[in-house]
Amino acid sequence: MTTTLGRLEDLPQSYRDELSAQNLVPLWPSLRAVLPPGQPRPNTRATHWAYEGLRPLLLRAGELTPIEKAERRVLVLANPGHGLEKMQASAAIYLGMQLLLPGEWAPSHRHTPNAVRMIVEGEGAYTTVDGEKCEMQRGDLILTPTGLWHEHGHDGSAPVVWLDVLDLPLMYYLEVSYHVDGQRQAVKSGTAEQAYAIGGVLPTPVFERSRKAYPMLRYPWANVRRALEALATSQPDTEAVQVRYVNPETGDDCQNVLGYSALMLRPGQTLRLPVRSPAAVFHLIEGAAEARIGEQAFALAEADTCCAPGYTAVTLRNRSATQPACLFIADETPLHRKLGVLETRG
Ligand code: 1HN
Repeated sequence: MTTTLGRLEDLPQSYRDELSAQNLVPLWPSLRAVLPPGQPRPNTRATHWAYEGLRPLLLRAGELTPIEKAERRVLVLANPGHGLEKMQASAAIYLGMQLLLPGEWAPSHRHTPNAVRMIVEGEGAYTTVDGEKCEMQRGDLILTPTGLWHEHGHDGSAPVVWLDVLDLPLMYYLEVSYHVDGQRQAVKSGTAEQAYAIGGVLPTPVFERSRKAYPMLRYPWANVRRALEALATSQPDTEAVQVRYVNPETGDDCQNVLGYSALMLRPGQTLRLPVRSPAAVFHLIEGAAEARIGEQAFALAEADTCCAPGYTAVTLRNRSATQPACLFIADETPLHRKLGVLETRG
């Protein structure tokens, strides 16, 4: 049984003043709030950001604010449960939609938060990460791990938009968030995505294997979609057609804090996800889906994004009876695993 604890108001004001004067605080009035019974009380709220509503506002930002005045022209997908000014989607996840117009260049920098980009629309843009020029095509996932230089350019003719996912809220909370400006990077030849294009075999130089912590930076959607299709076809009994973005040298999560995966819902499929501790983000790459998060249901159109707090039932449904639906998922699983708090509750 959980007993009711004393309140702050139960204490004489003079005593409370004496405590404050010495930077002291009684625990018991706040104990239940910081340690609620049974399960956490997340601030993160189930939230849906429709691309149809967001897109015109992002394009307007392109007219209102030149890239030189923005450095990164982004509208942040902020969770009202944390307060919009906190710029958080969940406790550890930041989301933003970034716009780059033809001919623009977002200068090189590096920072402590880890980032990834999921390309939403447009052709002809690229991001150079650690000297590797990564083309941006719809559905591609491009990593910008902690500490690596990165800059964005655009040689195409139409606006390019992508979804940025960062562990910025966590890094900021830990007071380790900072950036360093840099020079335009020299581009190296070759890409890791070519070296790791075929599953099951690794490039093996005569002398030593890659010791890079982040050997692969771009995961082309064409390859990931092919993997999902192959899984759906070859394993018809598999309930969840899902692949994880991993470090191809180790098989570990591709980044340290947030985990990334792609999931294909078969035509007409309804998939009930296990109730798990990490908060999660769902972004629809293609098709039409519904995300039921706790009591709320969101109809997702292409390029829509929603987020779910941890410890919450999530059911995904394909709204089409004829076409698959493909989702990009970002969640806090690697972080929870490292902290020893990862839980699944059936
Ligand atoms: C950043 O560096 C980028 O490089 C995008 O494109 C979004 C949000 C917060 C902090 C750094 C980028 C960011 C960011």
